[in-house]
Amino acid sequence: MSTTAISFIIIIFLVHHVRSESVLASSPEQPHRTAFHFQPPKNWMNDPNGPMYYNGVYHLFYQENPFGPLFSNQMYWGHSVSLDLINWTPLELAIAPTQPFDINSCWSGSATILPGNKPVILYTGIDSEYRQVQNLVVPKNLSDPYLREWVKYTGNPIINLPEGIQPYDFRDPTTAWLAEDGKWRIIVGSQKDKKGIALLYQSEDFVNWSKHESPLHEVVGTGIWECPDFFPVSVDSTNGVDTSVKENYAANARVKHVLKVGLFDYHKDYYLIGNYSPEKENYVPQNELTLGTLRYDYGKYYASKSFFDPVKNRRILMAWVNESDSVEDDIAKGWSGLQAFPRSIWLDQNQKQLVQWPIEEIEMLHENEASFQNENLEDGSLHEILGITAWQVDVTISFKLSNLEEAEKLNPSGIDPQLICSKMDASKKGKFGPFGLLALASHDLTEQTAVFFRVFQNNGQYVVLMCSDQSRSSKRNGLDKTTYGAFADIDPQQDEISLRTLIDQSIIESFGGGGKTCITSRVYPTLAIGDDARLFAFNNGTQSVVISELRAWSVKKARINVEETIGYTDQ
Ligand code: DQQ
Repeated sequence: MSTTAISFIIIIFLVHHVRSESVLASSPEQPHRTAFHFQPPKNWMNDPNGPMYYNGVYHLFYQENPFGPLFSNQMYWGHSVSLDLINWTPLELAIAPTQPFDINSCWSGSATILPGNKPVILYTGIDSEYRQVQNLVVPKNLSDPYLREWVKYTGNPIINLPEGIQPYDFRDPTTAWLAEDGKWRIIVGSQKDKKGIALLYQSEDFVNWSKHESPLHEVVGTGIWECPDFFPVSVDSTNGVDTSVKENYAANARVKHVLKVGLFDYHKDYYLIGNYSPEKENYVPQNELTLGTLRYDYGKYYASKSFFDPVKNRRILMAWVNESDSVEDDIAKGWSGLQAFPRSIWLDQNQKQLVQWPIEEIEMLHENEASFQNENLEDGSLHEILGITAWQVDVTISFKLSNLEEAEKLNPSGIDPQLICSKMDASKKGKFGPFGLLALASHDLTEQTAVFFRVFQNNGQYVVLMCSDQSRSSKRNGLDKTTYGAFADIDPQQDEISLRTLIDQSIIESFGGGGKTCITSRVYPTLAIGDDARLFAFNNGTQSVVISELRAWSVKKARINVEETIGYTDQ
């Protein structure tokens, strides 16, 4: 038997009794705990850290306060492993604040697989003087299939706070990339006088790093950049590209490079697409970083990090989705924070934006399909989607529009789409729209989250607005019910307007136009819980629209961070 087969069997049969704490599960007392989104057994979680695939196992580390449901000034790295990115087994904490170079917290960082198949992690430590510094950890035992123990390099910190940077403005090293000159590069998020900066470091041995004279990129007025991510995307395929393959950095490489930065001042992830040359050591983005430009997600979605998955040749994106309830609620729940469902991410054919789509493994959890075609939705129509668990569902709907010349006029330039969505919420009648889905709706519809579109025209072109209206999502007060919105690059004359939505008790992730515009929201219904939640397609515009196709599946509960055998997939 091959060693791969043996290690696979070991992976399947090893039982791990890890942290012996109780696990919170969705229940009448925990109605907002999710079923197929990643969360720790309990307590606070924020950023995804160091996601990677290594020797048959996916690893996800995450920012964790292991002692309570709130952010703490002593942050740790939680660690879980998975064979399928759906079911996760919790392991021991991977990195804890124990040394002078990280005694005040182990903050975010990234994994890199070095030549010879050796994973390493760089993370930010807050040192005994409250300075942010960059540290290296390596697995204690490479033959442990789960890489449970991580050893801190004795020469830490490997990168000290650079001159001229404030002690609290230097964090979140990226996955490293290796260019043809044999030098590794990373960027680290920073700022100077409100100018957001991606500081660039180079190294030949991964231990000695020197700061390059100019940063990879910087933008005045954007504040500190957190959790930067820098990776190649193919210009002619939806396949992912490994961050560290030298050919990606050759002059004729068929890639562009994405620089993603988290703007701390806004808690939003923005990205740039551009050309990167390691010889000139410069990055020339084709779009500008302004508040109205490209974001991964126009709802609640932050501190994201991507990794290359060699198993399926794809790039996968993970991100933290914070709560929208209060500190008191988090204390009562005993937990806070979700990871968004993993998304495949690639460059759109137009090369102007990225496209995101839930990873195909979600199909493992599908059951009870409901579907219909060619249903006309007149003004005021509601069509209930029956035969599925409306509180745990994956639904795709496509709308066909005709008589588009009737669309209302709207010049989108200089307009904040989120503002239009909140002024013209789902109750305000238009011509084309609002039409879409009513998620987590109560029987009397007093609770509902409307994810919908409006279509306008402007000088012979069409403008598609996508909104997620949380204003009626819960009868409770004291929640953040911001209505989110964004324009979607869809031409309704050419294409149907499609929406895919993942609903999981208190999270609604929506993908408009095949994943061109994404909006994630957190909601806390009081009535639309479990069996009492309903799902509808609706049209509240005066023009009728046709649902050309709807397909919906109940989504089974995944085994997420319960103490189980890794590899357990039987539902
Ligand atoms: N979260 C970490 C930092 C990072 C921030 C601390 C982003 O490393 O900048 O938990 O959410």
